[in-house]
Amino acid sequence: MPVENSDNQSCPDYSNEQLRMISEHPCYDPNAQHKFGRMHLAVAPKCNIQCKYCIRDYDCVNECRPGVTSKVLTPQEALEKTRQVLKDHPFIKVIAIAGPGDPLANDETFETFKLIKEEFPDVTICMSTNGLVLPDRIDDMLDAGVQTLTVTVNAVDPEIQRQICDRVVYNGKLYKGKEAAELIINNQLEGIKRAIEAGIVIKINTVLVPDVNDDHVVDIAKKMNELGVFIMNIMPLIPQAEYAEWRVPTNEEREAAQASCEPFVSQMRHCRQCRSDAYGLLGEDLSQMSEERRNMVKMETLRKSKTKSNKDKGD
Ligand code: CLF
Ligand code: SF4
Repeated sequence: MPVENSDNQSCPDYSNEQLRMISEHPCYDPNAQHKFGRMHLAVAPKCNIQCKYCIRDYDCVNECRPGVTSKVLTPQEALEKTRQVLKDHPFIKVIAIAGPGDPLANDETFETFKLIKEEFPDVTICMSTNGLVLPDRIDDMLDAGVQTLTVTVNAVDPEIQRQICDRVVYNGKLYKGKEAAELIINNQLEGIKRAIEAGIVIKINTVLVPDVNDDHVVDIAKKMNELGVFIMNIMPLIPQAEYAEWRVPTNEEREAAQASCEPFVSQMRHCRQCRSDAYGLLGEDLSQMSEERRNMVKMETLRKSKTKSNKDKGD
């Protein structure tokens, strides 16, 4: 059950193992962002909803910065990439799937995590989702070893949600308008509740859309507080598709939204809106570097690990 902490926030009682995992997760703990990295494996191309700010040619903008679409990997290719990257960059502690579509709409997500967990039992398995099928896939997620999960929650009021997303396909049926908005909100809330009860540590992403959900974010934060969400990441709208002409929130507006939500849920302020194939430190995406620069980072990692091992030996 959620308990109130000294900041007047509800949060579940985290185990020592969960607290260790959080302290090594670059998105969940700002102090971890310069020491520990994450790797995204782009194995999930399909999506089951249509956000009005999304162009499907790009990565899922609920979690990732749109760019050239990430190359989709098979689960076996993802395992091979993980082997190579973890060998060269052992500071990467989190392996995640964040697109390019919705990870829960792709069975390859679960196949990939199972392969990774068998070979690398110590990494943290992370995922992001729009949450539409979250209640249905909790058991699959637990089997696949998911420990940290991001759900994009843009509204808890269907009238606001339908302005951001009003088409979903659920169990093979298309839902539109308010009915679609209600379905996704109900499934997100039910899914988050059950995921927390199952021991998964939850972060939510909220895309701040000026004049649509900016006055509503505090209601989202209050609801997330009741559920026991660990952290909230308010991201600026990236204007695309039906929102191509929309105004981007100013920094001041985003900071005001974060400040209004902070009393209810801790705020993440260091998100880099990374790509669905990003890896490395949050501020140093190795997927976007030249081979030469990558090699320099690799040599530097090797040098640091040798220095540390010599210190440990007392040299
Ligand atoms: Fe990836 Fe997201 Fe896991 Fe982090 S990202 S699935 S919680 S490991 Fe992090 Fe990147 Fe921001 Fe996401 S900086 S876009 S919040
Ligand atoms: Fe696009 Fe992501 Fe929304 Fe799917 S969940 S429509 S991929 S932004």
